[in-house]
Amino acid sequence: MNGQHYIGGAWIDGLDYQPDINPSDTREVVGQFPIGGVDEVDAAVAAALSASHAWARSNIQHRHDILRRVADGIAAQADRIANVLAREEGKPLAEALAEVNRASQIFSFFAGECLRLTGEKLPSVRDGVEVEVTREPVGVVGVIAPWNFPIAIPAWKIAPALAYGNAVVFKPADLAPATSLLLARIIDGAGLPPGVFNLVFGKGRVVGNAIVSHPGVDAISFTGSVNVGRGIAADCVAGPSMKKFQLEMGGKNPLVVLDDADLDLAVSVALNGAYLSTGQRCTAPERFIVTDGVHDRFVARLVDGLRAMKVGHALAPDTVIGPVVSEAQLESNLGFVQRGREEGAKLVFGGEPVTGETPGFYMTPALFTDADNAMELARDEIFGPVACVIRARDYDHALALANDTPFGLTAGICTSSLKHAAHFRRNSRAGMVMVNLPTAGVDYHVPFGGRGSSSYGAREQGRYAAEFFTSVKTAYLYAG
Ligand code: UN1
Repeated sequence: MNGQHYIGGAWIDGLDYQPDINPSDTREVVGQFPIGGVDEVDAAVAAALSASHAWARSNIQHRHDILRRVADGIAAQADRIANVLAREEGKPLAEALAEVNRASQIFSFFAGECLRLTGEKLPSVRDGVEVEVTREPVGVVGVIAPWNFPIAIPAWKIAPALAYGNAVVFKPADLAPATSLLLARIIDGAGLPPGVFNLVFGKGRVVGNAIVSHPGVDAISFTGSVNVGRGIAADCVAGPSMKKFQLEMGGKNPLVVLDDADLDLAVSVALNGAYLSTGQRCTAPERFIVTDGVHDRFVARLVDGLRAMKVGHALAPDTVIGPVVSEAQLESNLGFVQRGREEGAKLVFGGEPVTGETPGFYMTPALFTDADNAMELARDEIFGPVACVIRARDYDHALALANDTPFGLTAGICTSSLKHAAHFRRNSRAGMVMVNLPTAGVDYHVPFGGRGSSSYGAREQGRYAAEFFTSVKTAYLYAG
C-alpha cells in the first residue's frame, strides 16, 4: 500500500517515503508513506481556507448525508480496515475491529448532530432589542492524532469538525498511517467538496509544527504526549492568531480495589483496563490501589490472570496482548521496569522482552507490588503493559492516593459498597470515573476528557464536542 497526501480533493505523491512496519512481524512492510513538509501543509491549509466558507454555510441535510456515507463506508470495510490497523499498530484483530466499528458509530452520531444544531433567542434588557445566540464553525481545524487509536481518535475529531461546518487539515500518527489512509479514501468517496478535508502525512515536529504555527489554522485538536501538548499550547497562544486548542494527553489512572469488592470482577476489570491494547491507552489504570484485607488475594489472582494472557502476533486468534508499537516504545517500557526494580518495587510478574514466533516488539505484561505512590513507577505515564500495586490502609487512604497525581483522566473503583462508590464518584479528581468497570474503554456519545496534566480545553465527543468545534456568536438586533 502506498500512501499519498490528500489535498484539495486530489491525491498527491510525496517527495520522500518511509516504511510502515508491522510491530508483530518486522519483516512485513505494511506500506510506504510520504514524509510531508511545510509545502504540503501550506497547500492543505490554502485548500481548506478556500473551501471553508461554503462548507460553513452548507445544507445540513447534505452534511448529514456525507457523514452518514462515511459511517456506512467504514462499516462496509470494517474487516479490511481492522486487518490493516492490527498489522500496523499491533492491536489484536478483535480489538482492532471493535475500534473500527466505534469509528463508524462516531460518524453516525455526528451525522445526526448536523440536524440538531440549535441556538437561543432571548429578550434583551433594552426595549425593542432582540438577542440571538448561535454557534458558528471555528473555521479551519488542525487535527493531530496519535497511533494508539488510529481510526477512533481521528474519527472523534474529524466527524464533529465536519458536522459543525469546519474544514480539516489532518496529520495522522507516523507509526499508524495506513488506517488513516483508508479513512481518507472513504471520506473522499463520500462526496465532500474538495478542500473541506485534507490529509498530510509526516513527522510531528515538521508537519505537526507547521499546522500549529500556520496563521490560516483557527484551532488545533491534539491527542498525544504531555510534552508535545505543552509545546502546542505555547505555540497556539504565542502566534499572531491566538488559536483555540484542545489537548488530550497522558494519564496515570488509579483503580481502587476495596476489601468488599467482587474479586472476580475486580481482577477482570484490572486485567482488561491495564493490559489490553498492550496497555497503550491513556485511560489504562497503571496504579492498582488495594486495601489490606484483599491485597494478597487480588495480587495472586492477577498474576494467575496475567499468566493466562497470551502474548503474540496481532492476527493470531489466541493473542490477547499484541506487540508494543515500536522498538523505541519497547525500550521505554523496559526502562521503566528496570528503574521500578531499582527504586524498590517488587516485580512479581513479567516485564521481560519475549521472542515471538515472528520477529516483533514483544514483552510480557508486567506487574509490580510494594510500590509507593512517590516512585517514578507510580507517577509517570508508561504507555505500555506495566502496572503496579500500591497498598492502602482503608478507603480514605485509597482515595487520597488515587487523587495524588499530576494527571486526572480516569479513575476506577471496585467495591460493593454503595456508600464508597458514591463518595468516590463525587470526590475523585478525574474527568471520568468508573465504578466496577475498567478505566479504559469509553462510550462514544458522552464527553471524554480529564483534569490536571491529562487534558486541556473543551471536552471531546458527544454533544460536548460542539464547545470546541464551534464559536459562539451573540447577535443584537434593533428592529425599530
Ligand atoms: C478508551 O479507553 O476507550 O489515547 C479510549 C487514548 C485515549 C482514548 C482512550 N485518548 O488512549
